[in-house]
Amino acid sequence: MTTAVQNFLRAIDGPMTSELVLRPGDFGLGQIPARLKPVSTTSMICGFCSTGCSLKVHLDKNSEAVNLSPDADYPVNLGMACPKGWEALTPLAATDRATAPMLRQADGSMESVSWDQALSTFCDRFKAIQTQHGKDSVAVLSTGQIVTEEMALLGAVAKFGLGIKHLDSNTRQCMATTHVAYKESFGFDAPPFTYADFEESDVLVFFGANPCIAHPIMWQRVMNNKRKPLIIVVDPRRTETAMAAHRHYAIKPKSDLTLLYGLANQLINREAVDQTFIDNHTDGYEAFARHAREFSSSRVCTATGLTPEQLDQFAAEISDRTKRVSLWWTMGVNQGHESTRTAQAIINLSLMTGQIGRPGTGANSITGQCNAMGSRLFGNATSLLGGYDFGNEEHRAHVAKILAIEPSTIPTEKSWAYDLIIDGIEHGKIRGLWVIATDPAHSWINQGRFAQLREKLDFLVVQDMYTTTNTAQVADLILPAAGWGEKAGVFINSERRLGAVRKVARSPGIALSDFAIFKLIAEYWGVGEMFDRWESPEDSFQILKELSRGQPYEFTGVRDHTHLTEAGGIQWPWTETDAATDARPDTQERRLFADGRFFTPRRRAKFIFDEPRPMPELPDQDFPLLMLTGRGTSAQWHTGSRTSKSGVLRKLAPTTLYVELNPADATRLKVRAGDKVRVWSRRGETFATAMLTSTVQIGQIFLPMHFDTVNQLTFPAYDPHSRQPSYKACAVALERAARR
Ligand SMILES: Nc1nc2c(c(=O)[nH]1)N[C@H]1C(S)=C(S)[C@@H](COP(=O)(O)OP(=O)(O)OC[C@H]3O[C@@H](n4cnc5c(=O)[nH]c(N)nc54)[C@H](O)[C@@H]3O)O[C@H]1N2
Ligand SMILES: Nc1nc2c(c(=O)[nH]1)N[C@H]1C(S)=C(S)[C@@H](COP(=O)(O)OP(=O)(O)OC[C@H]3O[C@@H](n4cnc5c(=O)[nH]c(N)nc54)[C@H](O)[C@@H]3O)O[C@H]1N2
Ligand code: SF4
Ligand SMILES: [Mo]
Repeated sequence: MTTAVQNFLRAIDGPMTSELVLRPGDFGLGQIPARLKPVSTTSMICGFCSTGCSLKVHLDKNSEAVNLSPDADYPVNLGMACPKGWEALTPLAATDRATAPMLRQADGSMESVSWDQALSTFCDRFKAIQTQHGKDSVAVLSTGQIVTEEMALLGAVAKFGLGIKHLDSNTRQCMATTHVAYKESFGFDAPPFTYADFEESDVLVFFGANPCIAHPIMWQRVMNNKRKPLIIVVDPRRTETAMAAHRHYAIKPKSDLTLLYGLANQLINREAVDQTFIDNHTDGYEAFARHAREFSSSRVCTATGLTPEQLDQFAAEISDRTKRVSLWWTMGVNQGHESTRTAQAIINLSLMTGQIGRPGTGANSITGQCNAMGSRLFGNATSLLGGYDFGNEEHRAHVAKILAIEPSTIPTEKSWAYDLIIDGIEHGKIRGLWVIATDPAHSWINQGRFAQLREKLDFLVVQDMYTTTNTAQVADLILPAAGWGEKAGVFINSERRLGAVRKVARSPGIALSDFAIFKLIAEYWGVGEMFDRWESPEDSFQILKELSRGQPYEFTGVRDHTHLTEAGGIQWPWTETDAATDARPDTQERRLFADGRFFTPRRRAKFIFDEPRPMPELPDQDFPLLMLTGRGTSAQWHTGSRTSKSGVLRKLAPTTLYVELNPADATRLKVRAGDKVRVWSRRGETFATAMLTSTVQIGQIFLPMHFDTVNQLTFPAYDPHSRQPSYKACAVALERAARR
């Protein structure tokens, strides 16, 4: 880091914060024009991943951002940030920002139009579709990346105001499994942990998670652990995280469920079970134990590819009851054809050993997007706004009262899930679609089919920061949205911590915050009065507090956005009573279930299990390889709509699609490193550069999901309980296309 930059930071920020940390170099800090003199600093939560790091944004005399540095005083990141965080301001200035509404013309071209024309067209077209084909013929696909107040307002406006029946979001691609698994097992979607658990654990097991890449600052918290922890990774690939771990179990893809039941059986054999905890705090153990008994070592080893010694060692290392054992999972589990039961099999291990509710323990799902947790509570998709039930008349009346609307405006059934909305388009049931802050034409599974469906939509609206996303390019109307840093609101991170973001930059042209767009749509639709109470994100936060009252996630003890910034974020639950009576500071890290009381009616956690099922599309003679997908580098975020706009981040990541291929397969296929190869499945094909590496097993390949052709290959299978797509397993073939 240059001295000038260091001096600059010292002047505005006390001692250098980033010296504590990861040393990402001079990201974004090198080029501060002399005329931009920061005069003040504010802090806000990063808008990429669910870690929820706090960033100090340094402001000029107009209160506009000049630059940023990680916040040393924040309990989450302790002065650290990953490359995306350091570069968070850069994508705001990209040249492809949507600066005005754009409407497709009769000749197919896109023209800038006024907000008045855009909003009138939005209402006219969608109303006409609803009149002709029924209210439920217009649907919404939303996101885990806007602030909670926007999410809640969208859900309310779309469903209660516009009469839209089907609304789902990209959280389905990501956290639906966790949501259902926790809800069934614990009685509520309640990740129990706090990040301190990374530091307080003796044994950490990561199932299908690559935090070195996907949650780098959580991984730094693991590195802060002073207890010399044992780190175990279960992943078919030898990922960056697996390389850094003590043990790596490279199981066959999608054999996790069998492995987990096998481990349960081993724990029973080893008498490592906490019978007191089971008796006092759980239901269904006896039946589960009988089920686990069926998973002999030989059965498990055949299914997973582990040796009996490996299985034995794994079981031994998680069965020591004097140790604190924590189990963590991410998309390697959530994206699978039997993902809900797999997540619950992880939960079962924690329950049967009583490893929950204490420091360094827990069955802990790591969340994906910055506000996936907000969307799980306030998305208004499967659950009624605020974690209520659409089918329950009392719940509808309660929510209606808080929102000051007619209960009859609230639908009595939950929405269709994402895949059913897509089916609905195919069958002509859904004719209008409004897409907000997600890019289904890149990220949805089996994307070739999605492309064909465009023709079936009478009107497609995309509300995004950029005009160039794959979905925006085929839209009829683009609504230009302000992004992170250009608006205020609250995110909820993986450990249930509410944190505030604020406006530190002007949105370009006449782009508006999503909040403002939703308000305007309600006005133009003629239902504006219903949402008078939602004056600003700050006011709306008070509505969310009311919705939270009496719920497991209650946060009525949080005053407002300012309180969140002052306190360094606050984890739910934090009730008015806690705030008034609790001697602990609001900022203290808190975990759930310390009292062993869960959220089911009997206040007991449930053991839930099922028979494992084979993977829907197995490799065969024609398609002999199994394709895995996931995150490529810490510098790339999903479709790259934001991260590809930073020169620094572009330098840190490959710019074209590559495929990780085992050298043994490469030899067989006569492929050399750097060759262009064709990869194809029954559904589509793509071309990629061969990267030979034994991090993938023989017979498997890995493609990063950041490139838009990858989902042309994926197989559309879903978990039956969560309807989350199984993105990480399909059969493909590969051949050399051209020599390097
Ligand atoms: N840099 C960066 N960080 C991100 C994101 C990003 O795009 N870029 N996205 C964020 C989001 S929304 C999410 S959801 C998270 C995702 O975070 P992660 O889930 O950690 O990331 P992935 O790479 O999708 O998947 C994790 C691992 O699952 C493994 N896997 C595949 N199949 C199986 C299987 O059958 N069993 C097991 N045990 N493992 C399997 C893959 O090999 C992969 O290494 O990351 C968040 N953080
Ligand atoms: N093959 C494969 N596919 C996958 C996955 C995988 O592992 N493998 N992972 C899945 C997962 S876990 C996820 S989460 C999805 C992610 O997939 P997407 O949601 O499609 O990806 P993003 O790039 O995050 O898209 C977010 C969009 O919102 C826009 N945006 C950002 N902020 C704002 C805002 O404040 N307002 C508005 N209006 N727009 C904004 C961005 O410009 C961007 O276009 O991909 C899924 N797809
Ligand atoms: S780890 Fe996540 S929240 Fe933290 S700086 Fe990186 S992207 Fe932002
Ligand atoms: Mo995700």
